[in-house]
Parts: sequence; C-alpha cells; structure tokens
Amino acid sequence: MNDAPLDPLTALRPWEAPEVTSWGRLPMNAVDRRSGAVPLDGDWRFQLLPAPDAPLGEVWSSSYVPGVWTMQGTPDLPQYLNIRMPFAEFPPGVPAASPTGVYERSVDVPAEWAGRRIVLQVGAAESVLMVHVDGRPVGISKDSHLAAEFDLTGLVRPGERATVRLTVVKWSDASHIEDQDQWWHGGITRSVLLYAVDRLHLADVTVRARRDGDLLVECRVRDAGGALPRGWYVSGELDGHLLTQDTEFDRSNAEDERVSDFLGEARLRAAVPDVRTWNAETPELYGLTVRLHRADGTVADTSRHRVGFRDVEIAGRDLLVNGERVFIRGVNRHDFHPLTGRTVTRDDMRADLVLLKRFGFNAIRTAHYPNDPALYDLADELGFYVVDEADIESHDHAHEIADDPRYLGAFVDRVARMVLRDKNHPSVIVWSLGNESDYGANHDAAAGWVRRHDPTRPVQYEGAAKRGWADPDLASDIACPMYAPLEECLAHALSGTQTKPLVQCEYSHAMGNSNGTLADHWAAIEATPGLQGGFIWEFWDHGILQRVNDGRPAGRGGAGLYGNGVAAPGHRWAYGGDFGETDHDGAFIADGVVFPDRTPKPVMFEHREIAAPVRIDSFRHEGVVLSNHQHFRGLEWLSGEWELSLADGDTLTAPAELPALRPGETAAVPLPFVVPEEGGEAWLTLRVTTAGDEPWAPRGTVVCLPQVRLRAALPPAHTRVPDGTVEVDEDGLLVHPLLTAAPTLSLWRAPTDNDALGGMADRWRDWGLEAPVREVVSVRRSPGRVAVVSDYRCAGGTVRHEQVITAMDGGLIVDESAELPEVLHDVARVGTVFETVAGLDLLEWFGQGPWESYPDRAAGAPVGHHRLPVDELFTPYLRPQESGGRHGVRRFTLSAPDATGLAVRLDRARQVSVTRHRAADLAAVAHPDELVPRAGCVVHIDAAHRGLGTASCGPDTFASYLVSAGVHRWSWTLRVL
Ligand code: IPT
Repeated sequence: MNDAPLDPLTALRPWEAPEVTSWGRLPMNAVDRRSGAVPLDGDWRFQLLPAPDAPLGEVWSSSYVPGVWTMQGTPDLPQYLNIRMPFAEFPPGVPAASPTGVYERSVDVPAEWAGRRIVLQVGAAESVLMVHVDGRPVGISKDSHLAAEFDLTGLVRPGERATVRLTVVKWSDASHIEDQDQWWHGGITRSVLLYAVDRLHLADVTVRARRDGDLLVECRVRDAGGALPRGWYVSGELDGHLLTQDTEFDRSNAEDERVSDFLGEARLRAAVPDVRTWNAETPELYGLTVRLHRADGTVADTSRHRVGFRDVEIAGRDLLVNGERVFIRGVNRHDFHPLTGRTVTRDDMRADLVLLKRFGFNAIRTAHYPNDPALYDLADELGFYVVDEADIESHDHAHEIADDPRYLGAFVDRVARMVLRDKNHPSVIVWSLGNESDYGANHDAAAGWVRRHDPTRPVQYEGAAKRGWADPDLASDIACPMYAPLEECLAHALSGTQTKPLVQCEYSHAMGNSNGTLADHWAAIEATPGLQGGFIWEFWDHGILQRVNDGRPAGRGGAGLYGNGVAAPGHRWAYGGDFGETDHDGAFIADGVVFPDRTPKPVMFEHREIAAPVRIDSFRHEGVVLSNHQHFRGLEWLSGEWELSLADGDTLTAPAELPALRPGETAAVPLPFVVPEEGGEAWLTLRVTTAGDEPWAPRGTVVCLPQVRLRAALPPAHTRVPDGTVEVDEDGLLVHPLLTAAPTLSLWRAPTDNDALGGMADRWRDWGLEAPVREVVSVRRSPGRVAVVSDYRCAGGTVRHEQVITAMDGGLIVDESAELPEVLHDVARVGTVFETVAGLDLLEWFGQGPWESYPDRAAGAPVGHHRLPVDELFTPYLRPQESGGRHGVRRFTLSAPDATGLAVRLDRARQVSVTRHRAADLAAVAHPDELVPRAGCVVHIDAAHRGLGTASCGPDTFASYLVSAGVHRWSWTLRVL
C-alpha cells in the first residue's frame, strides 16, 4: 500500500459527481492554437489501475497518445453495447472497479516562452480527466469529445522540464450521458499539445458572414495579468483586403469608452462586394486573419479562420441555405477507425469525406458528439452541411436524467462548449442537443443558451421533436424523427398542419445487406414539399480488426486495410461479443454504408444514383430530356458519354454534349444513336464524370449513370417442340454434365440482419422453409420432355412444385411453377437453385449491375452487359447473410477460361445470384472467415425475391416487394457453351 496523502483531485471523487463538470478548465473558444504548439503525442509512461483511488504501482509500461488503452494490449478490452449501460449502478453511480489509465511524460518547456501564458490542451479523454503537473493538481474535465485546456503558466518554468500526468477514469457519472451506441473504450483519443500565447491575447473570435457579403468579426480580448493595457486594437485581413476596427464598437480599448478593465471587445466589419457564397456544392472560402495589436502597433496575437459567406434560415416548413430549399442527403458519422478504435487522423477524415462526396452525400450529422475538430475544417473545404451534435446520450436512463438538476450543468456545458468551439464553421448549419436522452428541462436550458448565443442557426433535438412534429417546443426547430415510416412523413407533409422542416436525423439503417426502399424514399422526398431528406444510419461498420489466433485487437500496427472489405488473412472484423464480453449487442455495431476498411458497400452505388446531379427525365422520339438536379451549380463541371446497350448485341458509345442548364432547368438533346433494328431490348446510359479535377475527385471520376430504356424486350416465342433428350434420375431430378446439384425449389435465404431482427427469420424457421422435405408426386416422361410434380413439405404447409423440362434448340427449357398455401404469405424467395461443377469462374450477364442489387435496392445498378469473376460477386457483410444478388438479370453465362460452360436465359428480368455458398452455409457462421467456399457455383434464379427493407431498426420493405402466397411461374433455358 502506498501511504502518500490523498491527492485533492482524487479526494473530490469527481467520477461520481455530475455537478462537477470541470475544475480549472479554461473556457472554450474558436481560436485555433494547433500551429506553433509543442505536440505531446507519442509514447507516454502508462499504468492501468483497477480503480481511480487505487495506489499507483511501481511498474510503468507505455501507451501511445492519442489512443485508447483498450486497443493497446491491456487486459481491458473493447465492449460493444447499444442502449444498456455496461454496469448496473443507477446514475450518477459507477462500479468501484473502474479501469483508470495513468499517463505520464516529461515535457521540455521552451525557454523562449518566458513571460508568456502557457496552456496545456488535451484533445479528448474518456471519460474523466484529471491533470497534474510536477505532482501538483491542475484540473479536472469531463466530456469525452471536446478538448480541455488548462493554464500552466504559474506551474511550469520556461527552459525547464516538467512532468505532466493525465489520469483518465473510464466509468463516471458522465458515462451515463455518454451512452452512445458504440464500443466502450478508455483513453486519450485526440492529440495533446502545449502552446504559449502573449499575456495580451485573443480569448475568442466569432465570425458571422452572410450571403450578401456582410462580414462581422467579434473579438474578445484578455490579458493574463488581469487588467487590460491601454491602447490595444485589432485589425483583420480578408484575402489580402484590410479590415479595420469598427470604431462604433471598440469597448474597453480606449480610455474614455472603457467598460471593463478585464474584458476587451472589438469588432471588425466589412461589406464584401460580389461575394462568392458558400454552399455544399461550391464551398467558397475566404481566408481571414485577425490580429491583436498593442498600443505601439506590434502584434500580440493572431488568429486565422476560413470564412464562408452563407445564410441558414427556416421559412415556414423549409430549411433554407442561401434562400434555397436544399435537399439533405446525409449520413451519420462517428469518429471510428478499425485499428485505433476512435482516434482518426486528418487524412482518415479527408478519405471519409472524399468518399461521401463521390457517392452523392452532402450532409453529416456528427453522431452523437462533436467530432474531431479537423472534420469541420474539411467539411467547410469539401462542402458538407453539418448537424453538429453535443456529447449527450443517456439512452439507458434517459427519463431520469433529462430532468435531474444534478446533470443540468453538464447538459448546458456540453452544448455551450460545442457551440463555442464550432460557431465559425460555415458547414455547421444546425446545432443538435444530443441523442436519445428523452426530453426534459435540462434540454430546454441548453437550448436557451444556444438561442441567445447563436441566433444564426436552428436548433434540433429528436427527443423533443418526437413529442409532436408540429408542436412548438424550445428544443427543436426541425422535425427530425428517426426511422419514421415513409407514409407517416408523407401524411404529415400533406396534412396541412406541418410547421417545421422534416429532416430525419436517422433513417435507412445500413446493417448488413440493407437499405431497401431508399429510392422510393427519395422519389417521395423530391416530389413532396415539406420533406427535405435525412441522414442514413450510418457511415461505418464499426468492425475492429482482430487477430483470430489470440483474439486481440490488431491495434495501430495492424495490416491489411483498404482492400475489398475483407479483413487481412488471420484477422476478422470483430463485433459485439468477439472480445469475450458476455454483455453485448452483437453485430448491431456493423450498420454502416462502408466496411471497416472504408470499402463502399453496394448501397453506396444506389445512393450515388439517387443523388445524381443530372438525370434523364424521359425519352421521346425527338430526343432525351435532361435535367439539372443541383441547387447551385450548372453542368459545366461534368462531362458525359452515351452508351447504348443492346440485350442481344453490343454496347455502343458516343461522346455526349451536356447542355448548359442552371439548377432546376431541363432541356432535350438529340438521341446520339440510330438504334439498330436488331438487338432486342435497348438501354441508353449517360455516363457522367467529372470534367476536371474536383477537390474530392480527379477528372474522369464517375458521378452518376442515369439511364432510360429505349426499347422493351419482345416476349420469348417458345414453341416447345422437343428436339432432344432429357435425363432425370429416379427422383425426377435433372442429370446434366455441368450440374452437381439438380435444379430444385428454393423458398429461403440466409437471413439478412433485417430478416433476423425484424422477426421474419424466426417465422421462416417456424415454417421450416430452410429445409422442406421434397416428395415426388409424379414423373411423366414423353419424348424430349419430362414433367415432374413434387411436394415440398414443411411445418408451415406443403408447396406444390411442377417442373417441365423440354429438350430444344440444343438445350433445355425449364418451365416451373410453385403454389404456396395461404399461410406462407411472406417468404424470402420462390425460385430455382442448382450447383455447377468447379471451374466455371466467370459470370457474364445482361441485366442490372455490376453491383449487388435487390428488388427494393436496384436504382443504382444500370442495365447492361456486365462480367465479374464469381469470387467477386459475393459481398462479405460482417455477419454472413444473403448477399451477392443481382436484380433484373435477363440472361447469363458461367464459363471456364477456355470459354466452355453454361448459358442461361430467363423468361424475363429476374433476381439471380451466383456464389460459392449455399444459403445454409451462410446462415451457419458468424464471420466471413469461417466460410469454406465451395469449388463450384451455387446458382439461384428467383421467380420472386423479397425486398430487403430496413427492419433491423426501422420500417420493413413495402408490401409491393413482398413474396406472397399463391402460384408463382417462371421459366428459363439452359444451354452448354
Ligand atoms: C438509434 C440511435 O440513435 C443510434 O445511435 C443507433 O443506435 C441506431 O438507432 C441503430 O443502429 S436509437 C434506436 C433505438 C432507434
């Protein structure tokens, strides 16, 4: 035991005192001190204690800062829980055992800092930070996602070495309001630095820049010595143009007008002529430098900002940016990385945003806490509308905490500090008071603070808005529901009672193979005044790269990222339960539109098309009608190429001349091809790419692929005159040299996460659809033809299946029907499954592609000729499930390198999948690395396939995408190549 006197910070037990939001922590401000600072990132001496009041040991290891210890080889591993707290204590209580990291390092304080004010900045620490310097207590802070600053001026000596100790306590009263749906970690997640400023310094700078060119810069000035010296003034420079102090408002800098000896306020004003306004499409920024001068004109302090001139307002039920009702094509984004857990670099964030831009997103909700500061710089620069969300989620104890006055300070503090930090970013258009915390007086207090401090932006809070979308309340200017059914949104917009813009803060849950009906949502949003968009849940699949042999996180040095969504050999993407946690929420953490290595999932291509800036409205004989669907930009940044795909022919291309269209305009352009008489079904695609380099995409990057059908397919004219032989075995199963399993009826798919969490999978299992017992009723043979009737018996009933196989044209025609009894009113699929010999490794098809698509997620895959190796057709969702499907397939071939193989032609466009896995193989495992690929192909041809929906969290697919009971008929031909 260590008998040292109890440290005063520890003695306060701040980890179970919600009233203590901080002690010794400096006010938040928007002056960026990163440049010129001494970075303290790197390896720190480290000890992990079992509790915050446990004595320090003798032995130090090391830990990398910024980083979480849960990913750096300690016994305390990541744990994933969504709503439930990881411990039973009621707020503000915490368990006595609470992993506590003690970080220590020496710091050489530069000698030239003598006489200056010296500040320590800890970028973020979760969940309680206690700071000591040379053994003396400095301060405390909470809020795991905002920086904390401490004044070290009197505590360190320039030119000497100091020891900084950061003690980070994992569980605290604050954990109860940081109960976001993500991994629990512990550590220091953002950079630590030390900087110095003049004693006379800019305490804060607030920039307001309007779309009419009006610029207002408000500066707060302080002197560390106390009273301000006389005669100071500020000046500014906007892209080289000097701004001078507004003499109407130079309080406290001139002797006669001094209102306070301690707080200086000064204002710069300018009217910028012909201003280039900021919006997410053309994010024009101006460089602003603010200088604080001493009376003799020398510069005491400088602050640099990037200014975007723009207005945000709500007019009636419209959210307007620069007067335009912009669509919010958003996504929810966490700070996440598969190797570090939470720590992200500027390059990581840039890669996130670049990818989002390339796939048509224009908005981010910083779910559910202020993201890394660099994210906002990048959003300003690349063009995103940001809903900036405070670090408040009390999901498990929401009702108790929302009105608990002990948490009042924390609510206001977290919201206010976020606003003070981010107020100068043009990208931030809305403040959010947090997530999933019920609604109480603590929210109204926070909303009141924001409204007084920043009247230039709306406030939103889902917990308030859900009481009634049109209700007046202090905490939400926007009706921002989560996962509201489309019909409810439509009914509200059409009701005549709508009072606020309707922008869903979360919708279209991207867990596993999901995001069905996204295109239907957008068709409704674009057609319905009052609906303005929403934020898909969410950007990342939060799979942590884990070594399979020892179950540890791979950590910072982990290999194998940025590939094709698959974890490196010997690794897997861990989700809840994979670190041995008994309490966890499984794969619910894998619900993003990108894999953990940022590989886009198929839904991204769907989204890109839904967000297309230029579209083909229609085709008439006189030409193709194009329209510009942007809010601010013309088409000059795009170039195009026409493609004409003939089902029974080739793909022809021709250069496209895009018309000069302003936003909202349409124009007809002549059809670039004479469509050949032959060739069957014909599709015209406009391949739209960037004409030059964009900050987020090099020239030639695909932006969208709008399409129109020029000619429909002729119905197949089979005469059914047999001209060969059909061989079936005694069970009436087809015998064919290229098939290892004969075509049989399939009614089931490996449950998607939506199927599982939406209850469909259980129902299908109760019905026994997974493995019905096939009983042959009759086999009738006639020359060149066999007709087989069989019953597929399962607990849910009997499905009568008929298969008539006719030898014709050197191949086989298979006509099938299945009759589902009424009770089987919603099944996964009705269709054929067969398996091929090994070696047929290339799929070529005419239909939708090349990306995976399903009946209710098929807007982003253009119809055309596609080819992919069979191994690339499968999508490696983190929990294996139905995947790899292609919608709208008319015909396909499966071939070996020597061009031998089989060809299939379908009676009409249908859902097809070709993978190495049976549905039962997929359903039997928990991670893709456990799958053993079969040598041949498992081929499904579906007469009907159920839509995907989003029922893992939100509405199921629409009735029109369900597979119903009754008779289904389909036919296909099989030929040997
Ligand atoms: C909603 C949460 O806000 C989000 O953090 C995430 O958990 C999402 O759902 C599902 O993945 S809360 C849900 C109970 C509606």
